[in-house]
Amino acid sequence: MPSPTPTTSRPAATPAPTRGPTRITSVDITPVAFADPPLLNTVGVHEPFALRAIVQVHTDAGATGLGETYGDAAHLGRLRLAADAVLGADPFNINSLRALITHSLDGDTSRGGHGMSGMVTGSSTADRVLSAFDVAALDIQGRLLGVPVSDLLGGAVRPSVPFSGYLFYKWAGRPGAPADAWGEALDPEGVVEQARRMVRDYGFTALKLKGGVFPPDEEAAAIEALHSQFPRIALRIDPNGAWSVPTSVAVARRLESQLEYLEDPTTGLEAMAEVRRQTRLPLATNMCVVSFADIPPAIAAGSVDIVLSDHHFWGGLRRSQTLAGLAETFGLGLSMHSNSHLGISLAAMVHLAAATPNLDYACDTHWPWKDPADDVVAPGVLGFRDGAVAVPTGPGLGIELDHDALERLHRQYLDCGIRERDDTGYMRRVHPDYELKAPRW
Ligand code: GKR
Ligand code: MG
Repeated sequence: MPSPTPTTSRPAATPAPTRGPTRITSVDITPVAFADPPLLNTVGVHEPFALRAIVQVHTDAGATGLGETYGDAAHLGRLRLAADAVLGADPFNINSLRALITHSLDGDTSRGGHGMSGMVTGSSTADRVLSAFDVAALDIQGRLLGVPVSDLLGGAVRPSVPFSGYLFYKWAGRPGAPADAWGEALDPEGVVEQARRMVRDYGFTALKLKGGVFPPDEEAAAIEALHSQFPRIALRIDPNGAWSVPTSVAVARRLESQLEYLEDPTTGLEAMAEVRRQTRLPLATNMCVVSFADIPPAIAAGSVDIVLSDHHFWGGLRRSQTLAGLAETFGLGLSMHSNSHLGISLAAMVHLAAATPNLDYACDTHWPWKDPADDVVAPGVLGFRDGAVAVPTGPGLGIELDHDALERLHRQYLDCGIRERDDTGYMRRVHPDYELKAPRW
């Protein structure tokens, strides 16, 4: 039998390289402050200004990437260590950025700086620091390649991202000052009024009430009032772990037919699992599953049905996609957490959510609580329509830094004197007898 004629396959043409090596040349970290209303939660009340840090990563390729993260003093110190460590690194190699940043924090002994006023402390320090650099690196990559960050994350599966309106109990205004534009919300009527305005102005189709402030019966009554006023809107309540297991079970049973999910009714994986065994209501968390190490015990105990991802503490957009994959694998739902933030974070959240097929719920956002003039992002790209934000289509995050606004918000930071979010301390300045309790009820 004749031996088969050997065939020679033609070597595939090697595409010409489209970019040369890119190096990080410098990093600017600018703490900023923006006005925040007196919003109540289970650890106190929001101070007059919320803090953020704006990270600008400059490269020798002419592109600068943007990131946004917490502005607490200890976190700023860690960001500076990381900034030194990434000089000369390739912004296309996020694995190497992660290794450099993790290593830069080896000797760090500072404490605090979680940006959550004590409500969430178990997240990974390295992931919290990495996050802003990961977002900035993806912004650089997108700018240099001429594609939006959502493309770099696998492609948008939705043209816009739905958000939930974030309702808070609140004082009418700062102590001694006249009422602000939102006015008081200290009972079900006030909460419904607030919701009416949010739904009218933003078109939200989901609403979340920050609880843990008043006795659970009163907060359950507020949810019932919301349900009767907005029967088609998906509702959630989040007391940030302020309830005991029996209280959580009683509220869950009372609200079973009115809530989409119940968020962190109680504290810790075991207590959450105990509540879960006694209610049909799905339980969500941004407190007891806040790092990859929390996932195996949460799955084993059956503590939660839904994880609220948050790229600010899950290590950025790429690691949040890993979380999404784990959620899919283990049959967990996925939603998105937020606390006070500016436009760079909103843009990053929108790109991530757009490129996460199994993001099953409207994402949280504090956005309506911010004065629209108080932002570091140039206006025109980010906006709400029917409760959703369209995915920016420009290269990278698709937004531009407003340098004058950055300078103004930095001046606000210097002048406001706040260096660490401290909702409890501020509450005690107004009500010296205020006590921190967990569980509160
Ligand atoms: O801003 O008061 C607040 C919130 O309570 C925030 O700090 C929480 O992290 O909104 C967050 C949550 O869902 O737990
Ligand atoms: Mg929460």
